[in-house]
Amino acid sequence: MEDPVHVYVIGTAGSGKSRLTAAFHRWMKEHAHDVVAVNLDPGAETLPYSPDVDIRDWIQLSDVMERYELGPNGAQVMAADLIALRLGEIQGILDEYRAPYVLTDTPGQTELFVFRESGRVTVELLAPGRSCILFLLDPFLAKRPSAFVSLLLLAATTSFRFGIPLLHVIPKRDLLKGEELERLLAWTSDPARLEDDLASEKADMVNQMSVDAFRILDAMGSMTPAVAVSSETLEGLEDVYAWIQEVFSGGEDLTAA
Ligand SMILES: Nc1nc2c(ncn2[C@@H]2O[C@H](COP(=O)(O)OP(=O)(O)OP(=O)(O)O)[C@@H](O)[C@H]2O)c(=O)[nH]1
Ligand SMILES: [Mg+2]
Repeated sequence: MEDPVHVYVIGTAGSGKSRLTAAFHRWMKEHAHDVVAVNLDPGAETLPYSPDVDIRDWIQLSDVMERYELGPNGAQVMAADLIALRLGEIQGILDEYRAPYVLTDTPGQTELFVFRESGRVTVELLAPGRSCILFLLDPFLAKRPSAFVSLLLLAATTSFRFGIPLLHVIPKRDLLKGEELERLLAWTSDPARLEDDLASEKADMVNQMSVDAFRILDAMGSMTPAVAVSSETLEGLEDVYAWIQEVFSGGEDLTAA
């Protein structure tokens, strides 16, 4: 059997990472794709899925606060760093499952996984060459064109940090009006539309910086089409799965007999 594909769900706080992990895990199981759910968020109080591997079995935020005499934010940072020390054990459990897909929910605050060394070490140690990212562009942070560009910048930075394939995902599509969804999707599939909408925003400093940032993203080839999903209705998950197949097997189903 080939090594599993690791799919990391990354996004800003509250963007829907845990809900998407739950929904995609369910969707995969319903479609007979064997998958393991991993929770790498030591700060998660409750989860909408039962993780097969749970970092909280080794690292609890309350213990970290007490042991290192830290406040809640310092403890989050320390806990995120401590993840790297548990990778051997995590790998051991994953080896026992031997599932073709590993779906990983990451810490609430994006920077804990994206900018601290332990995130990069995790991806490199667990599955070098067979990992990808679902990057959530929270529609409720990104309704204005310049705000959308900020999120795309964060996605591009994440892509640089890890150097692995990244899919833009617009979560919570069931909460969006038809025209809102259409606009958000168009902003990635047709960058000229985003450029036009940026041009019609108030021309202040933020807008000017967003126009410049947009041009850089476009020139770098970072304006790749987004997939819109709902963790409520499971809409769009098939497209996410198809993207993973495309990346790792040129479109052939990895779990096909
Ligand atoms: N209707 C709807 N609500 C969603 C969806 N995804 C997320 N939500 C809402 O967004 C909230 C946050 O979702 P989570 O999955 O906990 O987000 P998260 O990124 O894991 O949050 P943190 O780990 O705390 O940063 C949920 O409690 C839901 O209310 C979706 O697809 N549809
Ligand atoms: Mg979460």
